[in-house]
Amino acid sequence: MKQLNQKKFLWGTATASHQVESGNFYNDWWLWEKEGKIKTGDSAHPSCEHNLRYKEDFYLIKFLNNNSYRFSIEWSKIEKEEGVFDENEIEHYLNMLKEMKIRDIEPILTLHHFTIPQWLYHKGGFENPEFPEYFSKFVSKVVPYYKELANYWITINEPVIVALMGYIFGDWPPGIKNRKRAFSVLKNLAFAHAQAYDIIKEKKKDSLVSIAHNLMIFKPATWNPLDYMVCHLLDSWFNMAFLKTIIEGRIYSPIGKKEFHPELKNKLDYIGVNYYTRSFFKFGIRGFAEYKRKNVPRSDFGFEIYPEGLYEVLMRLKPFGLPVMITENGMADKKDLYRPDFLKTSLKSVSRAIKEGVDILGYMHWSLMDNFEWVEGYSKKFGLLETDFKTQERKPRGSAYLYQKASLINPNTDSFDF
Ligand code: GCO
Repeated sequence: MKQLNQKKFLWGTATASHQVESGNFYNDWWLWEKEGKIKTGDSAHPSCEHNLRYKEDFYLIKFLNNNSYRFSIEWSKIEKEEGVFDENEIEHYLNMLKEMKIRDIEPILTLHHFTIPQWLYHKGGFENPEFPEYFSKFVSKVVPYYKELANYWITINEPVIVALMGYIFGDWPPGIKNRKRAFSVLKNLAFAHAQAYDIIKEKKKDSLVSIAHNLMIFKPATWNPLDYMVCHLLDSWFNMAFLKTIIEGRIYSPIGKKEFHPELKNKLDYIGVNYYTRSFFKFGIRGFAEYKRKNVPRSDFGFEIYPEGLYEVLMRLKPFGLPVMITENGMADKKDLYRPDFLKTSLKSVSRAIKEGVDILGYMHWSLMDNFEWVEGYSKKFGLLETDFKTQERKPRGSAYLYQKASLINPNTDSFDF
């Protein structure tokens, strides 16, 4: 197992540039919005103006007793035109990192969180066989500026979701519904991650690099063995294939046919995991279908509230023998009715997994404040802080005070006495 210079448990929250910044006019999601694809008609501009108010937001991060913060930099602002890098934008994120340093906030820097520059989108985006090279040029440009201030890196946020939402369900850009094209996107993302991993490690060898990987719990709707088979397949496709590809170097189905590529092997220093919910599935004549159980508590998003699942997911990752960071965990809950208990049970899951031998680096709650939830606009409220998008005021919800208390505990040494 790779040794980590891990001294403290990282308590933080997570955000993403397009979801919290103003002025994101240069990426594919801005085009998607102009095509009327945001269900609520909301615009991602100006959102929370985090790019203008980050000092105030860092003050609130310290108010939460957090010692860490996961955020993403916006490729499309830095490289508005192919090969032309905007030094002011690069410096903007450098200033953010400097402010975090003086406030003792450990950054977890995400290089790619769903959005790509419009010039790349018009060249086929994630499907372009040169996508890994385009991403590598961007990574090679920015890492030297940030490497002394960032130790933890996330190359790509949720590569499987990029392929699923943009190329299978078609709800996200570019709105394709074609499995074959989705799998070729995933292959490109695996090589893009691996190349970015090598660049970061070459620039600063003790950097710790991962992806933020969305893991879902799949449960059979009945005792029918076919339902179990469906869930096993979904787990291997959605949860395991991409992870195993960038650990073992073999391109696992459905992305590939287990062909070996040495450049993909051992490209994770820790596993970043985003966990939200579980779903029930059953076998059907057309393959499989989700089975929406009745009379179970659900978030405002309609996801089943199942924080115990975080323990199951963490134990699922234990055999990989790598440290784990919870890079996202949270729920849409405008009234903060369920979030307090969700948070307590989620953190107890972390504690239990640590006691059972999982090396957990930290916990990043999604999210610091209400923000632009992709095609849902501002209708889904994930923030510990409520955002007033007219006044830009951030107001702590009840859960914020719970998280403030929890963040004073080191789960490696103490248990939560909620
Ligand atoms: C994701 C993304 C976030 C979401 C969050 C709530 O997992 O889709 O990382 O951008 O906003 O998960 O849905």
